[in-house]
Amino acid sequence: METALKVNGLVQTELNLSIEDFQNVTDAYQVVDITTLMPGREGQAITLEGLLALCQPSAEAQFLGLHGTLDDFHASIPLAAVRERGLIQYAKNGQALDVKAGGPFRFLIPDHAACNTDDIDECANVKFLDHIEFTAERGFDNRPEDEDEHAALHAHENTEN
Ligand SMILES: Nc1nc2c(c(=O)[nH]1)N[C@H]1C(S)=C(S)[C@@H](COP(=O)(O)O)O[C@H]1N2
Ligand SMILES: [Mo]
Repeated sequence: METALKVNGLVQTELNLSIEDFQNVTDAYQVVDITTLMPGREGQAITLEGLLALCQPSAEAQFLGLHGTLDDFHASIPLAAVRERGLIQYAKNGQALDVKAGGPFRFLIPDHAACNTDDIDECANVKFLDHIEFTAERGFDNRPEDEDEHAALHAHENTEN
């Protein structure tokens, strides 16, 4: 499995970030303890602002495509709605984020809405994140659309674990 995060689309600089690259991101963009922003969650992250500083999306980039290839899960969300609070988790207890914990990378949104109630919902906390794509229009999104789809997805998750 890919252990780098590919970042492309409407950006000035395409990226392929390893865990070391995440660790080396300047302190201003580091979240050393995610619990402080999302009670109950542990680990280390960089802010989406930090990623934006590295890849420099163009003004046309309005949507953020979050891709989890491992289980073919994808979300496309308005960049403006998450640019000041989105996080990309890359470690837990200082170690690379295990696939069992949704690694190697995971998108996280503090103060997300409940599942299926809003664009910026809990479902957009994409696990197994291996690709972030900046687009002008909304892209592919297969988040569950209602409670039934949601229940089916979680039943599937449970049989895999
Ligand atoms: N790759 C991937 N990410 C995913 C999902 C998934 O099935 N695959 N489920 C989503 C949904 S619907 C929810 S509600 C949250 C659940 O996160 P948790 O397991 O940390 O509670 O993960 C989201 N991220
Ligand atoms: Mo969800």
